[in-house]
Amino acid sequence: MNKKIFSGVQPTGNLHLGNYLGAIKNFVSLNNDKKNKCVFCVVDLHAITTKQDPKELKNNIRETVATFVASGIDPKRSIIFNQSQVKAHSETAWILSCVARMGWLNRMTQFKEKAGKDKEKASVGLYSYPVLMAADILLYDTSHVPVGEDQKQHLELCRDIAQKFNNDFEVIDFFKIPEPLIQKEFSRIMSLKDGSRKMSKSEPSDLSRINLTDDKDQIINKIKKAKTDIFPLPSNKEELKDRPEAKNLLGIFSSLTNTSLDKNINNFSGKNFSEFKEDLSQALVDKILPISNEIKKLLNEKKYLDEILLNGYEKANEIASKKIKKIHEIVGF
Ligand code: AQP
Repeated sequence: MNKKIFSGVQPTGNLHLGNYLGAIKNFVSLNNDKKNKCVFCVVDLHAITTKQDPKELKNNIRETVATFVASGIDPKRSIIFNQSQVKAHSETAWILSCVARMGWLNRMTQFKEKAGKDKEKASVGLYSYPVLMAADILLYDTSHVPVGEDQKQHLELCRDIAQKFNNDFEVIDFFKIPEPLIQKEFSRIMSLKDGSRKMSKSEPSDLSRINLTDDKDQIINKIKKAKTDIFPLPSNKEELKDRPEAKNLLGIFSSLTNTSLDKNINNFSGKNFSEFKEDLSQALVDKILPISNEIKKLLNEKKYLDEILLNGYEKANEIASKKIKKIHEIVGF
């Protein structure tokens, strides 16, 4: 089946192993299938839902493009662009925010997690972020959205908004109803310091994540310091239920080496973490170090990165402008 793919990554710095294994790795294989049409977006409008330093944001936008390319996305085959450049995103988000219901947004767990206890002080943008995400996806008649497990609920909301718009305005099939593409296994990579928390850019401790720009020594050091428990590695999946750190590290190893969890449980069963960590570090160095080196090289080629964004903008804008024109007609503007 020919798929129309859309996904975004926030340029908030510190892109990490969770972003790579949960999303970008999948982007690369979708990009490599010639039958697919892929659009990958640097979602800077999403980034400013929490405070950003303007200078850093500009650098982070380029770094996200560099990460896409260094990971294997071919800008000649896929559209890579910057969300804020294509004005139809903000406009569609406003229109869809008049379709989405408060009750639906009130159920979004990511807002609750990110806003924390002090939700009165969270930005309105952080609250309505999933509506903007729906606009991003729906503008491109997307059929599939590759995301990490944490975005599943937002995608369900996107489907609800699309359906309600189509029903309210009696335009059956105007917005295509997108399917999530979430990997069956290892779609949620956890912190190296706490196996019950998601690996995340905003976690204060750098030791909690492998950044995609880490060098060999940093990778080895972080894995050495990664939290484990006191037992040897388990002999079956059942035992992993109450051992979140062991589960996470074995999952990372399996995903990196494209091997099954069962096979790795068999291979490492009864061994100490120190032995397993050596193999895990090696797998990380093999996979992440070439990406890290390529990102650093590309960051010196600002002109090339800006050209990718300009080229992507032209293509994305052409698609999105046509769709917003039709939205205007449907709404009655
Ligand atoms: N830990 C993770 N495991 C698997 N997938 C993950 N993703 C993020 N963290 C993990 C996936 O990466 C894609 C891009 O994410 P994003 O940059 O748009 O923002 P996010 O999900 O908010 O990432 P963070 O690291 O958690 O940022 P902060 O700390 O700012 O909240 C998405 O497809 C996401 O699912």
